[in-house]
Amino acid sequence: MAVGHMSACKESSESAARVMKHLQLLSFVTERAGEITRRYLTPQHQKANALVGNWMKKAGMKTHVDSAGNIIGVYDGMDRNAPAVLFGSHLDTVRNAGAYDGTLGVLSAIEAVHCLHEQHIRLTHPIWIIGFADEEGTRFGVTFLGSAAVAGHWNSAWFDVVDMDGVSMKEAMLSFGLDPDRIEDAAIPRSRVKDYYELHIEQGSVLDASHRALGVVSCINESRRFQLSISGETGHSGTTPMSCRRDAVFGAAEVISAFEKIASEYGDRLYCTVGSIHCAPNLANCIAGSMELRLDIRAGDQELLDILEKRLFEAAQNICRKRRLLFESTRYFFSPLVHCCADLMEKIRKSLEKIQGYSPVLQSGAAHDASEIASVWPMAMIFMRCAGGKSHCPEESVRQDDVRCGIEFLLDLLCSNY
Ligand code: HGY
Ligand code: MN
Ligand code: MN
Repeated sequence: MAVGHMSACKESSESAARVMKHLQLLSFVTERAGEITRRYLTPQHQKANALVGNWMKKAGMKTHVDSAGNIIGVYDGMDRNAPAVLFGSHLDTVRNAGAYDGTLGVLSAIEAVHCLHEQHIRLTHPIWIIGFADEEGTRFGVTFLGSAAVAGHWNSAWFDVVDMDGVSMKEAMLSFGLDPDRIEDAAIPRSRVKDYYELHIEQGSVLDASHRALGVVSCINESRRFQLSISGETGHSGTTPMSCRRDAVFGAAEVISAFEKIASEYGDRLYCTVGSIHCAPNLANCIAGSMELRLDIRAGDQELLDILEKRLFEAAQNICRKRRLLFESTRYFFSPLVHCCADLMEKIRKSLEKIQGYSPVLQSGAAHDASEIASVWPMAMIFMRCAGGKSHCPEESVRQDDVRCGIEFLLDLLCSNY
């Protein structure tokens, strides 16, 4: 680093206000008025990239959109051959999301670079910031698309996955202006990046309950998701005798209740969610012939998840057998337990101590682009408190003063280490 970084922090209140303003502007980029929904390869994705790219340029960065639709900003270092310090998080959202999940990390990092740029500070290492195009998987049901492309883990089977309207990912890419044949260009060579950091809202209540603004993440919990099918037989709701039915909805209801009962035996040590259900033919006067469910189980303990998975599926099989229903399951997503890099955690700890005098350590219950990145580069995460731990809902919120701490922290981290 060339210049003392404290000077770069002196406008941090103004910086925090700018980040809050940008977060609000981004929240207006939505598919439905009155809520925040931004999905992959939609006009809203295009617009979010344009806005964020513009803010990156104002922060002194060069920008480009890669072949997966990620927006990337580059702030040159003094040593152009030095590997970059990379910051990332995502710009897509769940349906009816909050305004901070993902976006906070991207916009805070841009603001830190903005501060350096205004003070004419260049670090030794270049700083790259990526606004990942799809982390949530809201449109295609496949998560971490942006970070998987960057990490070189793109799976070409994803091109054929279709959204709710039957549009394939490949078609959507072409309409967006991307060339699916060049998807591999999005992979960043390992040697170009030194370290990866992701600042993110906690999405839990540990920091809020302990009145802390920022914390360092030790690990990201393992996450497994399954597509479950329960098949029975459809028929007339007014004529088919109750005793003859193979009703998929009633079967699924019993299965879901059993899942809740089993999971609750483990208290708060694990998480079990059936967050998506679809029934066919989905008509009031037809017995449900099939149910499609999505099950998401998570924990910081792999063995515990193995036990849970086994018990849940045994229960589902038994219930379905008894009801003459067919139960099938496919695991479609797996994100392993990932430990953050100890060296980077120590760097974060030192900066947090300087900025807020303490450095709480916490686990991440939510999954992040960082999980995907961790198999390629040293990775660490910083959490910011969000009110009541609420996330994936419109009530998500952060305090402007915490954002100010976050920017000061990022500047200290950058200027002290890179
Ligand atoms: O589901 C998750 O944990 C993340 O927010 N996509
Ligand atoms: Mn999320
Ligand atoms: Mn997120």
